[in-house]
Amino acid sequence: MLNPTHYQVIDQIAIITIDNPPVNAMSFDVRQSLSKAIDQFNSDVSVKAGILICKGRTFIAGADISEFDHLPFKDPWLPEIVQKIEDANKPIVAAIHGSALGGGLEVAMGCHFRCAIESAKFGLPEVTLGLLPGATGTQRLPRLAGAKKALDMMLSGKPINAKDAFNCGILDMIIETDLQEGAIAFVKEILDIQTPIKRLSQININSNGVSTELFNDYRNQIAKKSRGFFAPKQIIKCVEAAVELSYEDALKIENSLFLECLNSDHSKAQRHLFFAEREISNIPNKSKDTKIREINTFAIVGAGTMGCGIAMNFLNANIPVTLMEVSQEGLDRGIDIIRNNYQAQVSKGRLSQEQMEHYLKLLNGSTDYADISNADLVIEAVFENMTIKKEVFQKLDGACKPGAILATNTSTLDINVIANCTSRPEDVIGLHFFAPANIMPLLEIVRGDKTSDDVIATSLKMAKTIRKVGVLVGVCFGFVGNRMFLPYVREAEHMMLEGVSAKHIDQVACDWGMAMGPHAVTDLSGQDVFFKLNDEWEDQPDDPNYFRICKVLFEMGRYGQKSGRGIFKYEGRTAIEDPEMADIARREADELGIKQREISDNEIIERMLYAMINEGALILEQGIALRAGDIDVIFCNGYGMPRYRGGPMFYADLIGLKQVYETINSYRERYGDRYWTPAPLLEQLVAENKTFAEWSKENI
Ligand code: T1G
Repeated sequence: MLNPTHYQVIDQIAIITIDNPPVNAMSFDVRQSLSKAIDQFNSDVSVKAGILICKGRTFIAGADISEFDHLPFKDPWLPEIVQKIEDANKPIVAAIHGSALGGGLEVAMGCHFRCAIESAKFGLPEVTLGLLPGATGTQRLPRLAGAKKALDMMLSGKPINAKDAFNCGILDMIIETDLQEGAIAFVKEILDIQTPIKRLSQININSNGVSTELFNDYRNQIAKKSRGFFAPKQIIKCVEAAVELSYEDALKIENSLFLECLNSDHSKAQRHLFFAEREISNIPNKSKDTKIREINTFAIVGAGTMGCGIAMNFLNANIPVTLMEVSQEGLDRGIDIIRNNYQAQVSKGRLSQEQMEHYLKLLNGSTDYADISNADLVIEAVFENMTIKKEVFQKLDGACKPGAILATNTSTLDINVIANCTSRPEDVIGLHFFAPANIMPLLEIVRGDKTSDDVIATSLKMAKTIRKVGVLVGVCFGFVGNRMFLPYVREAEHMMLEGVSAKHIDQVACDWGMAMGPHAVTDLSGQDVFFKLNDEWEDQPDDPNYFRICKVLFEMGRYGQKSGRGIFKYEGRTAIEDPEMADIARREADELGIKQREISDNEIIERMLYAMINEGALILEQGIALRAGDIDVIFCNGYGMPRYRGGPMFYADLIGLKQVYETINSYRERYGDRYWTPAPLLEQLVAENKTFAEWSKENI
């Protein structure tokens, strides 16, 4: 769109309108045309003031993120536009609806005043992209809202509402009527009473309450909340500069730190995830207008921890839920789980009592399948046993209305076997939630061989409704996430047999960025869970070394946190290294003839990650995942992989597939073909000098 900025005059007021769907991102065309419009405004003697407003669903939602991979920026770059607006020779008012985010809020802060409708949002989310506000935002926002509010907004990346924006000084007026009309009236009032123009670059920061301690407090805060992330530290430096230096000198610091962030691997990873998380809904060969089935009523069969967590997602989206159990006692227990989960949120101030009561009013209970005959979507969340699941699906097949979607929450069992025990396999799909189901954002949507397109499309839309990150995957043992997590844990266990302590292996994983080490994870989920998971696997490797520690601990009743001892000992939830564990590992190693040896930290992290990556390559070539980015989204939303790593496949592309391939071959020489034969796709991409991302683009 070559001229996305329009200029018109109403009552001696210039209305400058940006029209660049879908979110009015500040692309080069917008910057160039807006710059020309400001020139026209400055030279237009017929106007006394101006309004900057946007068409479509939102005010400017930021710089054009897709431009960041094609540096250098084409002039005029955004800070220049912001300054040009501020230097205008007549007042300019930003009129905001939707979200003024990132560069959008920075442009609005270049304006002399800001008004908005009540539903508008304001934020500087650059930190979620591994960036900092690079168009003077780190300098203007502290001048407008104070250093503390500015740090809170920039470090969280979370938007605030219009009322909050008005109270902290970002917003000068909330418009109750039509935005443009209200903005015109506001401009006339400014002109009538000759409100002095406020140019933020020319005012000093109110330094009340600003001290070295404040910045150190924030540094301590991000050391925990944003462990390992690069950008948050740079944001704090920019605000410190805003307080200590002149606007011009501090701006130089913002610009240089912005470029440092922009060129960092962290930001490349986080920007990759921004687009990958939007790409997951694009299903090849599925027309965008595939009919969606209406989901107004929902039932869940199985009121255990998972079933109740799943139910809460729908209650939170104001969808009535019928919770089914075989006994009244089981049902009562389930309803208590839900009530207690909500009560815990109320106690922490995350939910009001009224909201809790509202959600509980949407919850019904039953022990009779007839009561869910009218449900639009039923999710089965009973015990992970094929016989039990087949019984449940046969009952659902008989009880539920035609067109109801029948979903299973299984984490490993074959959806096709379950689907084929009903008369309607085309209505059956897997919805694999991750514990705790009402908190973890990831949802694996598992399509069976016969699952119909509209059931897939409905499930993807439903995922958005309940604010889940829904990724479509195919049927295999463990689908995508667990199938790739098993090799990761397999290597972590094997290195224990080779003499590396569980504590050190976990530390190396956490230093790389994982939220928890592999052994802390298996202790949290339960050694019994992992034992049964592997036990269910028909093609489990016929290898006495395979998950040996897990099997021994299971036989000893050392299940992990739930039993007070697993790989670690537990005092409450605190893991303590258990010296007995090393003896167990050494004993098992002797029995297996495994030599103990020194293993470098580099090998520790490589063995775990490359085993995962190699499995990911197999998953891609088998079509179980559609794209490498989908796998990355799964691991950064369900397995505690840090967003600044971008996911396993992005990380492999970043390292270079040739290096990954050669390293895997070096482990093949030491440990044999069973686990370390490079995936054919990996071998092919190395030969073709391609990345997983390039392959994905070509094969969608
Ligand atoms: N640039 C390019 N494309 C964008 C975009 C952006 N800023 N924001 C959204 N899109 C695309 C998105 O990829 C999708 O494309 C479509 O618009 C709809 O988005 C210098 C450096 C505004 C709240 O981080 O938070 O300014 O998939 O599905 O759910 O300091 O989009 O349809 O092809 O998300 O209604 C800072 C990012 C940038 C805001 C709307 N700004 N966007 O949510 O729609 S960095 C942001 C959002 C910056 C300056 C710095 C959301 C939204 P497609 P969507 P939505």
